[in-house]
Amino acid sequence: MKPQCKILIIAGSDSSGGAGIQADIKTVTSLGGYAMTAITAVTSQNTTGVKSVLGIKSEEVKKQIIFTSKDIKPDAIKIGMLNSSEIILSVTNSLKKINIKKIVLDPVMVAKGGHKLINDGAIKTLKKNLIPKVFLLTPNIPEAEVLTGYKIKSLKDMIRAAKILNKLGVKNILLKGGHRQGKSVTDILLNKNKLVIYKNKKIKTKNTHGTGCTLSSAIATFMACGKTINKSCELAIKYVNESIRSNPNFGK
Ligand code: PXL
Repeated sequence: MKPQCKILIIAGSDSSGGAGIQADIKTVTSLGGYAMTAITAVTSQNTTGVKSVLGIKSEEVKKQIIFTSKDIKPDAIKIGMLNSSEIILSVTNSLKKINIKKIVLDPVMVAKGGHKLINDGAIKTLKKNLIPKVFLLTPNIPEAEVLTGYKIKSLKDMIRAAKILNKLGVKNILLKGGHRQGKSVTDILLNKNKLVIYKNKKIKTKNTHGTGCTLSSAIATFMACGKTINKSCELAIKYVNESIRSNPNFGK
């Protein structure tokens, strides 16, 4: 079937295929979208951890974004791993040139096994330059803690953090609650002072590598195909839950 909508993915490669650009392409494709890519980094990893990270030159990242988009105009953009200030600035400047409104940023910081995927100095650049330019930010709790400087334990803390992130200049925040203890997972979407709460049963498994990438790509795909942000988040959360349930349990 001919894809109904086009999504540009700006993210890093995960050689193990579970997260990063590989998870993004699989998600966009399985939801009926057409995936284009701008690769920002190449990681060598397997399910036991990350061996190495190689950043792509910022000029190459810029060329991938601009040259590709000038020919096939994306309906939405998903941004994942950006590991240096230089790459963040290059992406920010490239986005100015292609003028796409529906941009979803997953502020990737640490891989599941604990390996850092962004340099310290780059977090400041992310907050100051890129976050104010995106439509939706999708941090998990550890990422929201780094971005706000506050510990998040309760639902109340999550709402406070989302409001602080709002003040950085991003209108919509989907703060994912999967890192909190308990039998359920509560995610919150804050947009224009309206709060939507998504509550789902927590699925007991270790196999959650790549869920953040999958979620943000699914949201970008639904929005690219014309769904509202609220509907896109609802459908994407369902999609990720189904993906976790049917995980293949590959590797160690
Ligand atoms: O899940 C975050 C993530 C994003 N992008 C790349 C990754 C990972 C986690 O390992 O490798 C390339």
